[in-house]
Amino acid sequence: MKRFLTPADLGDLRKALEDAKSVKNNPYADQALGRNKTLLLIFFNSSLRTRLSSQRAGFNLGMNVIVLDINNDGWKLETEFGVVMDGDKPEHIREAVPVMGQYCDIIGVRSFARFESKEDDYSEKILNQFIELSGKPVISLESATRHPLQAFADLITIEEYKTKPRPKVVLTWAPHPRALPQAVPNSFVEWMKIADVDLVVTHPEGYDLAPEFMEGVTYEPNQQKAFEGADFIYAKNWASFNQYGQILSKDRSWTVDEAKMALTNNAKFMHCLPVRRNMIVTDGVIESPNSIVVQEAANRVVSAQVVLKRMLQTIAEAYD
Ligand code: SN0
Repeated sequence: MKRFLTPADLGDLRKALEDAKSVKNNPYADQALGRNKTLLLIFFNSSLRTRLSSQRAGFNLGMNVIVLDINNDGWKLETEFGVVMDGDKPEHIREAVPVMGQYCDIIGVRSFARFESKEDDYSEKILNQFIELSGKPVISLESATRHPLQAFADLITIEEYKTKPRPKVVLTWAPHPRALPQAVPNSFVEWMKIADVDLVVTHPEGYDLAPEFMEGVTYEPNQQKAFEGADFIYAKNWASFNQYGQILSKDRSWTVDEAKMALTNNAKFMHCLPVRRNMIVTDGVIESPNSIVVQEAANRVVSAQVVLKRMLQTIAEAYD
């Protein structure tokens, strides 16, 4: 595997879920695979789970791990082409990325949507520089349009907690004080569409995801109706795609609360975290026994480890 951005990069999803089980049951089985291999994690944005779980996954595989918070510890990077670099950015991404590639065997990068331009974000301007110029396998640690390690961990979690072969999974928009990227909901629907689940998406008017993600998805405008009979409630805020990056609503009648959870089939509550309490979800719901947000976060190690293991296998095969 040379890159990890979409579920297609994993191939057969059933097989990937089997790999996840075996990694979880036996996390140190492949220590030899990562020996003397270096994982470099580059962060353009904040992180708690992604940083720690990716490090832990690398250690479990016997790898060395280097983390760089590029905004605070590196040179500020110029990402525009053809500019006269007489401002505050001393280094160009076109030198920085191939240099980073010299110091590692696998590279992970976090670069959120910047909301300056829909075209720049949806063409994955930053992530694609790493794919094009690093010369190394690249893992998205949440790029402008996707968060695949999160969605894979979400699927692993749903597999673990489901009580029927094809559970009803509801992705609900919820209010937030800031404009957040579409990466998490984009990946969530992208993965759930091809999983053994019935996916329903509910959000206020104007919050449709990009057409390529919404295509084939069941949309229910009425949140309470969407919740009826649900086995999993997955809450997330995102900013508008059509009115790109805009906040169209902060309507707290969309907050996930106990009354709405009572409409479900005793649904489990999920969120990628960090979560704003009493905006996205009430204290009561997130602290209830049905909340599996911590177990979901724990599976971030598993999803990262499956991906790293596959990349290490590809590297090993190249030397056979
Ligand atoms: C990010 C997002 O894409 O929504 C990362 C989620 C894994 N979330 C935030 O930036 C939340 C920041 C906030 O102010 O609550």
